[in-house]
Formats: sequence, structure tokens, C-alpha cells
Amino acid sequence: MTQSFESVAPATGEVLGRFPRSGAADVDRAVERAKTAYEEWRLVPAPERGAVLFRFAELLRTHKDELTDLMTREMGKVKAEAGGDVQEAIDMSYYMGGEGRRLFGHTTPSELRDKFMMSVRMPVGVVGAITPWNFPIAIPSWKLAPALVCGNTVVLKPAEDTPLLADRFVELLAEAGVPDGVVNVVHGFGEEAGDALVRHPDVPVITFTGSRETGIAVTKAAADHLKHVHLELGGKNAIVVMDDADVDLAVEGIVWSAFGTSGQRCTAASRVIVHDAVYGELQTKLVAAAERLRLGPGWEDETDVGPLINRAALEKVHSYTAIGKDEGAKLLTGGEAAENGGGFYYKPTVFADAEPGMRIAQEEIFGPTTALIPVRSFDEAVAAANSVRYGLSSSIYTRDVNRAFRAMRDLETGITYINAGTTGAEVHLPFGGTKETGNGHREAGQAALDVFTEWKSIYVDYSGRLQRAQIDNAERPAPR
Ligand code: UN1
Repeated sequence: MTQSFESVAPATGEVLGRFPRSGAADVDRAVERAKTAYEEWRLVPAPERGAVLFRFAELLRTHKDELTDLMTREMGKVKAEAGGDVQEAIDMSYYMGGEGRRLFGHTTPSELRDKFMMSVRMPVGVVGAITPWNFPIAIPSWKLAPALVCGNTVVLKPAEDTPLLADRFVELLAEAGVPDGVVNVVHGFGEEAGDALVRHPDVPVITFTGSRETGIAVTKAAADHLKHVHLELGGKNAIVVMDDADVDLAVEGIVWSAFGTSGQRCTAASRVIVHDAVYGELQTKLVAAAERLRLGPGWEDETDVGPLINRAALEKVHSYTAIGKDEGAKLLTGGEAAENGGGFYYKPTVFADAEPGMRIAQEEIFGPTTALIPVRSFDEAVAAANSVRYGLSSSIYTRDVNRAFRAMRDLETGITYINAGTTGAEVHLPFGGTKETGNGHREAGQAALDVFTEWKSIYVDYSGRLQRAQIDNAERPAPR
């Protein structure tokens, strides 16, 4: 009998559904279907593939309320954020649908007469997409929309915490006209289904969003077949607040970036680096704002902060409160679970007087915990911001244009915000990070196409004779 697992509502502990716990044999079957479908899908004209994505975007719009409501139940985020998650998928699908009529390559003149040359993007084959639970509709769209418009087929292994949403996502793709076998789902766990997908010899591209540690395991497992691996891993994102900042605006940005989605975003602001001159004022205002936030189920209108995804997450987040205290940081507010109808709630937590090297200021917590780090200068702030292994997102609040531009240049992250928090990426710019946040690839925007295509350079000689590049033209005079 096939083994199964349950999807559990983080706000109540209620079981929402039961799903097959796939293993290597299921992955083999899914890859086989994707491989067969690839031979036809790669030949469908790209504008037609794009048109399917347009229809998908339209269907997501029609079903936005239903998906939003389901997300508040299965994943736990609050209604406005769940709607935003779906909206991101709508925007990404329209954007990548448009790529169907672009997918630009280059033409460039040849050094020889009567010869034409160009580069074109070719699909790669079967893409293995492993997606997280924190953006359960948006992130599958970040991966599948570009993969599909480029002509690849897909095996999707969604997070085991949000299988219902993944099923709805794939059902709507089919309704939009994605042919049978082009997108296939394997439910289950990373060590089983995920691992089999990453190791499968017929899956040349792996795109993974998740933890740094799993990213390393994925890279190693994919190395035996020299696969293309795209990784979107952790963050330890900092908001810098300078002495000339609008402190009230900064506090709003911190609350949104640190406690939104209960801190379960790879772009969450889990560090706030604050100039001494405004450190006292910022503490007072931030603590007051954090204590005003109402915890509750995501589907209730008055809720500001929903539950964490599961019990293990709650325990991990709480363990960092103990770590922060042991390290000598000062707990200003929060630091404990909140009782609320059997859900996995954790109070928005602020530590003060953290030092850049402390574990709470270095490690990704993935919960509603942020650490304030006092500094005396801009240079000290930048050094502290850059002192972590991750490099996803950063932000600075300042009214000084020179400082803002220096920060854009010197903060070692893939994304930098000026006078805004660390979260808020839009679909048409590259998304991703430097250092150990990834391996140099980006998703979203034009950059995503590089993950899902191979460049092919094509030379057409219409001279009717043998022309030898670099030989027949070797004696060109030097330019004067
Ligand atoms: C993530 O947490 O994995 O703007 C992605 C942002 C979000 C995406 C976060 N829309 O940062």
C-alpha cells in the first residue's frame, strides 16, 4: 500500500488532507512522463506556450479568493499576504507569458563575407523543481512559468507542508491548457522524493528554494551528473537605520519585514543595525509597534501575524530565544509561544544590544525574531551588515543621497532597498543573493531565462565556398 502523509493547518492543528508519500519509483514514472512530453512541448511555438501562461494568469485571477483562503488555512499567512502571494504568481505568469514573444537572442556580424551568425535560447529538458511552503503559490510560479515558456517540462516536488495548494496550482495549469505530462507532481519528503529527483539522470536542471544545508546536499547529489543547479537559500537580512533616518518610517519597514509572514521569509529582516543617535527612540517605538500586533488565524480580518508553519518551527524559533539570552542580548519583548486555539503561534520578538558575531545575528531563524545591533557610523553599519555568510536582501534608511548610493554599492547582497524594508521584490527584476544565499543564479526577470535555457550559437555560411574563421581573415590591418 502506498504510504501517505497529512497536511495540517498551522492555526488549529486540523488535518486538511492526505497525500501520497512518493518514493524513487514514483519519481521515475513522473520523469518518464515529462521526458515523453518534452519531445512535443519543445516544438510548440514559444508564443503559444506563452498563451497558455496568459490563460493560467487569468485562471489564477478568477480563483484568487479561493487560493487566498486556502493559503490562510494550509500555510497560515494572513489574508492580505496570502492574496499577495497569489498576485505574485499572476504577475509572474503574465510576465513570462510575454517572454513567449521575446526570448531574445543576439545577432552579430561575422568577420567573413556572406556569413550570418546568431545565438538562440534552447530548452534544456526535464526540470526538477523543489519548492518551499512559505510562498506556496508564488514560488512554484517563479520556477514553472519561465521553465515552461522556455520549452522545458517539469517534475514538481512541492513542500510537504503545503500539498493542497500545490495540487490546486497544477490543476489550474492543466485547465489553462498545459498538455498531459508537461507538469507532473510528486508529493512527499525531501529525503525520499526530493533526493530521487535530484539524482535522476534524466533531469538535467534542478531548481531549489530552501535552506542552505539542503542546498549543499542538493549540489552534491546533482554533481554526479553535472546538472545545472539553481539555488535560492537562506538570508540574514539587515535593515540599517542611520542617524538622519525617518525613524517612524523605519519602524514601519521593520515591522513589515521582520514580523510579516511571521518572519518566515528568506527576505525577513532578522537584524536591525541602528545608529547610536536614534537607538533609544527606535527601541521604544519598535517595541510598542510589535506589542500592538494581534496574533491569530490568517483568515480572520483583524489578525496581523499568523502562526508558524508547524511545531518543529515553533521549537526552533524558541530555541533561538534561549540562545540570544545566553549570549547576553537583551530581550525587549516576545520570546515565547502564544496560546491560541492549538496553533503554532510565537510572539513577535525583539532583542537589543546584540553584537554582530552573536548566533542570533548570524544564523537564519525563520521566525518573528529580530536583533538590534547598535553602531556609531555608516562604515561600522556596512561592516556589520556584511559580516554574515548570506547575501540576499539589505536595506538602509537615510535621507543622505551620498550614503544611499554608497550603500547600494557596498552592501553585499543581491537586493538592496533604500528607505524600504528588506522584502517587496517585484517579478520583473532578478531575485536572489550573493555569497551562501545561492550559487550565482537568479530567478524572476530576464535572469530566470538563463536557468532554464542553454545558449546555442549558430553560424550560417551562404558564400558557397569554404571560409575559415580566424584563418582567412588573419591579416587584418590594426585599426588606426
Ligand atoms: C522568499 O521568502 O522565499 O518580496 C521569497 C519578497 C517576497 C518573496 C520572498 N515577495 O521578498
